Amino acid sequence: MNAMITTLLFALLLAWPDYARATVYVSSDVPKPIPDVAATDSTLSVPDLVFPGDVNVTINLTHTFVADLHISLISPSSISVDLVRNRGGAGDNFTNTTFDDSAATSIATAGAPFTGTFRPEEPLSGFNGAIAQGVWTLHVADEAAIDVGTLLGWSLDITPGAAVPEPSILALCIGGLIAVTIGALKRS
Ligand SMILES: [Ca+2]
Ligand SMILES: [Ca+2]
Repeated sequence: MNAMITTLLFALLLAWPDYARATVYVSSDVPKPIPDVAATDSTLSVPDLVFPGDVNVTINLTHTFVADLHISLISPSSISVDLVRNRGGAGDNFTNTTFDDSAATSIATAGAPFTGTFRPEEPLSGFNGAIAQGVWTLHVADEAAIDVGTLLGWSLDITPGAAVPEPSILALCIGGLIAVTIGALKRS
């Protein structure tokens, strides 16, 4: 009987969907040119049914005057969060730049190539709780003439929030546990 309870508990754990486990999704439609005074969109598909508790985003791009750039991240439900608005002056590039609400430094006070982890212009917590499954867009707007660049790649790091297991599996597991427990009690 103990073996059955153990098996059911194990099944329940397996049914629990990725609670607090971060998954990284990587862009595949890159590299993309960042032309002068134009917008560049790169999209990335999240296949998982997940409701974020935390979203971080990492970008890599070359550009010869980063203050031209206004970069935002747009979720499948059209929530838009500004990552950086025209920072870094005449500096070059974003190199392994991670935007994370819990970073110590704001992107607003950092300098190109912005290597490291920074708080974005607007909190990424704006994405929390809304469905993350679907197409995400990194929107890179070059807003001043002369300098151009290339979007090399970007990735999303999504940690699920308070997830709930599949109701049918959960009901099955709990029902099974109750049945087994009642059976054990009757025999004792
Ligand atoms: Ca974060
Ligand atoms: Ca430009």
